[in-house]
Amino acid sequence: MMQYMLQPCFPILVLTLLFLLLPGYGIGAEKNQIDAGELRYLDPYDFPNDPLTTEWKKIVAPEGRLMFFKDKFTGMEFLLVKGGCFQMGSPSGEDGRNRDEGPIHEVCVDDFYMGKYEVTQGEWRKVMLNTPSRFKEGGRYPLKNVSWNDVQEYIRALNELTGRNYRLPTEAEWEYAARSGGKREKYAGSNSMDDVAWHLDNSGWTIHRVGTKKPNGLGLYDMSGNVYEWCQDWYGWDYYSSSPRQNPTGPASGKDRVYRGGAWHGNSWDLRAANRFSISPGSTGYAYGFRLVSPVH
Ligand SMILES: [Ca+2]
Ligand SMILES: [Ca+2]
Repeated sequence: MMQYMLQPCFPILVLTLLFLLLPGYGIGAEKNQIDAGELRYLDPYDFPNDPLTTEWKKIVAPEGRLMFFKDKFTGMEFLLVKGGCFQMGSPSGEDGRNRDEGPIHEVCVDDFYMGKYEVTQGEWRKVMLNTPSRFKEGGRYPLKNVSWNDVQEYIRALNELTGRNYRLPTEAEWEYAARSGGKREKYAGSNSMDDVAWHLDNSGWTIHRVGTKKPNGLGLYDMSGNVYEWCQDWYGWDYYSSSPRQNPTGPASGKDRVYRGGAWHGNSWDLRAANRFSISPGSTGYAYGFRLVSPVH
């Protein structure tokens, strides 16, 4: 035996055997690579009956929903936002508050998936054949200069390509997600704007690559600052006085659409998570971008 162990090839043989038997490598690797501590790039729509997906659901999302998926066509990443109820709007003493942020009222939203980042120039290019030359900063920079109508065209094309139902967030979904699941946060993920946002005093007067500031409590980046984010809703300045409690979708009609979050040229008032902006759906400007949501069902 000793003689055999002294053979130079023995350690290599043992290591190879060990490697093959290790969970996640070699024998049976395809079906056993589940690590509860690691987020995986699985797509619930593409693998409805896949045992890996089923296993993953059991471990990280016992209620049966994936916490995370990556759109195969664009590479866009989505995180599960667990629904819940929150106090929408801002308290009357908040610095820079506008009247349309009140009254504070309870709103409840269902679960949804939300884009981890603002939609990027690269993700726009993958879907739209005609990419305006103004998108020149680079693939990981957020879109800018898109009107609400432009965004609808993008969504139509993307849904056709992927067979999904991507859309813009409602204003309520946006604020609930921005405030880390409806917490009383002034900015998305912090009460200090510098932690989480590119704004007037730190942006150098330009957009920045997505995800280069800290994320909020749900893992979403740049919901305050960088580029503005279009929402689905029509704008109603007094909508909060009559808003339904469950999944409000804004007034039935209107003149302007809502956008949120402030942008790279915004000040501490602009970037507040409760702040509401509105402009006509055909308008755009150098700081108008968006992020998408995807329904859970
Ligand atoms: Ca933003
Ligand atoms: Ca406002």
